Amino acid sequence: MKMWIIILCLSNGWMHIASAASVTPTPSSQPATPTEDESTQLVDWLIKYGYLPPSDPSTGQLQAWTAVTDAVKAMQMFAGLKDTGVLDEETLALMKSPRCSLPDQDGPTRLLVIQQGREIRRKRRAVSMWTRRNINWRLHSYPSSSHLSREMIRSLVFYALRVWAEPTPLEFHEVSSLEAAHMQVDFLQGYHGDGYPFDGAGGAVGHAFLPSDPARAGGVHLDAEEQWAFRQPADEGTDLFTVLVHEFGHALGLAHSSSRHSVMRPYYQGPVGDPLHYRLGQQDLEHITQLYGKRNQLLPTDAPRLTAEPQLHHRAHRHHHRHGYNL
Ligand SMILES: [Ca+2]
Ligand SMILES: [Zn+2]
Ligand SMILES: [Zn+2]
Repeated sequence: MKMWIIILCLSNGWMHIASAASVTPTPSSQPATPTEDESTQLVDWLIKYGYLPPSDPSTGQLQAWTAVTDAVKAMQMFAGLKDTGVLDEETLALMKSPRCSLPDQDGPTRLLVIQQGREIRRKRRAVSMWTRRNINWRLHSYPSSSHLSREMIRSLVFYALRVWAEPTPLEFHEVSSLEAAHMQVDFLQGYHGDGYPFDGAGGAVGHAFLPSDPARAGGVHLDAEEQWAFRQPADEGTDLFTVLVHEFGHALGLAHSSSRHSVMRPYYQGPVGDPLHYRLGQQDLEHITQLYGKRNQLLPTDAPRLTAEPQLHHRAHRHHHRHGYNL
């Protein structure tokens, strides 16, 4: 048996693992007596987001010591932090911040590469995109309790899709039936049958399935128990528009980005901007137009305004329903 295998479920905490596995001493200001739960949480987090392979059932909770440190380094690199392998406050804060449920990495490929001490680009994912340009969407369920009205939520879905439609030839149409919908937005609670359980306020805020997913393509799931917000200060609730733009990015085929300026960064870090004025950053723009091409003409400008004007209609939608979008 290799000597570097340790049992992480012993009394090691997040900090202990980090300081033991690195030459850099852990600052004394950090918690000194981490719990067993915390070490399990660290490993679970790294597995969940693709930085560590799942534990081998034949060896129980065994994980390689070096693999955990390397996984922390890979997480730090992807997040744009210094890849020290040490769980400093910045790293921990990011690990505890709300985020998308989808993994950042496909598997442990990158980890192995780092262990070998050289930097090789991990394999590109298979291209995942819709072959159609007209995509029907449906808003199927709502948060359990939210101060946002259903009409408001629907408007935010419209504006989040518009972000992706604006630079591309994509057209989105609202429909009411499941059969007609290519994309469906649901607010769900706890375990809901797809392996990405929600966890109440904070933690996982949403996920969506790529167009290449054979059974679940177009599914956009949001945690019904988040305190969803719109035009609130950054520390009050989770900005629904921001999360919708991110999840629709996945639903259209984009993976997570390590760029701090990308809306596809996995961590939720406050509102991206107002739905009326938000535009994709350079990298997101490049990625979406690589998949779908560029729009030749401007989008029709009869989108709803963010005023109290009632019952505005959008041309692309008026055949499907009677209500407009008011923000
Ligand atoms: Ca949550
Ligand atoms: Zn995501
Ligand atoms: Zn789900």
